[in-house]
Amino acid sequence: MDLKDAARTWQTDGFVILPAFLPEAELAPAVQELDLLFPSPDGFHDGTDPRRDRFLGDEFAGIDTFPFSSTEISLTAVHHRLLTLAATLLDDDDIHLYGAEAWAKYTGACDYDQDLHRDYLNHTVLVPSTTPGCRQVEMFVFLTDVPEELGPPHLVSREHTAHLPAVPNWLLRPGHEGGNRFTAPADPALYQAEVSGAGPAGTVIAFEPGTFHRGTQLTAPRGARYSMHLCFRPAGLQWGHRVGWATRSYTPEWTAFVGRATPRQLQALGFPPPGHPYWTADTLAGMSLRYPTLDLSPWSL
Ligand SMILES: O=C(O)CCC(=O)C(=O)O
Repeated sequence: MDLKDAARTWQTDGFVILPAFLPEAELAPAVQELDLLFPSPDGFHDGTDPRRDRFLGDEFAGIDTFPFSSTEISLTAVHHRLLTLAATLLDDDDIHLYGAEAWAKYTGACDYDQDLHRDYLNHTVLVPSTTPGCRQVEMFVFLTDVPEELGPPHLVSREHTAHLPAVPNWLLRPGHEGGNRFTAPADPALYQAEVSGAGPAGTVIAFEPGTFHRGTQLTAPRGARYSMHLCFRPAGLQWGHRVGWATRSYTPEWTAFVGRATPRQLQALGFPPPGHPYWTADTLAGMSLRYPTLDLSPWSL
């Protein structure tokens, strides 16, 4: 799909599914380093990987946050094709990565089947907007194949949900009870309107924090799902955030990432672009001390 068509679908439906958007060859370095973060399917299911217990009983326990112990996976979070996709969807060249997670799920580790929900409660201090310039985009990126039996996310088009108020945020499956004003029973038609995001490795599902979607169960025997969850906004959009990168910018993982990233990738993490008044003889000298392996020539005066 051409990116302009992708943007139209994203605007109409609130999501767009791009099968194998990241080519296998470009994904391979990240896939080869998955074992730095997570047990292999055999390591988990045979119980031979001592890290396996972390994943039991809590669907969110399989999340690692940026910067990752694999530099290749960190670089994939700001892969040039993803930055171009985010810039196209948001119609803004200056975009910011405001959240980045890598997530492993294993069949039987816990219950991954979720109720339909929107993500905005922890992506913005406001509510989602479709006004140009005020949108945010989330992406699920599959690092390995995710067929239906490996629990792909399911999404519901805005066609069925645009009329719904901002609250409740969770629309529950039959038999599930809401405990607060953010949860309520769903119209069963919404669950029937779900579209599956199943797809091969490299598939990207771009959606808005206002799009109803949900995680589904892994049922494949000895199955594992490896994916990323990335969040982008226009750099100037102040109300959408999840983390402050500076709180992690002293780690060896961050320094290793910075040493290999391009100026465009670093701009997505908050580095001012070349030519910005921030770059002076003083700041360049400081940066060369802080990041000895970073080639500062793109920012040099
Ligand atoms: O990982 C997935 O497939 C979806 C998860 C999800 O929607 C969530 O945790 O909010």
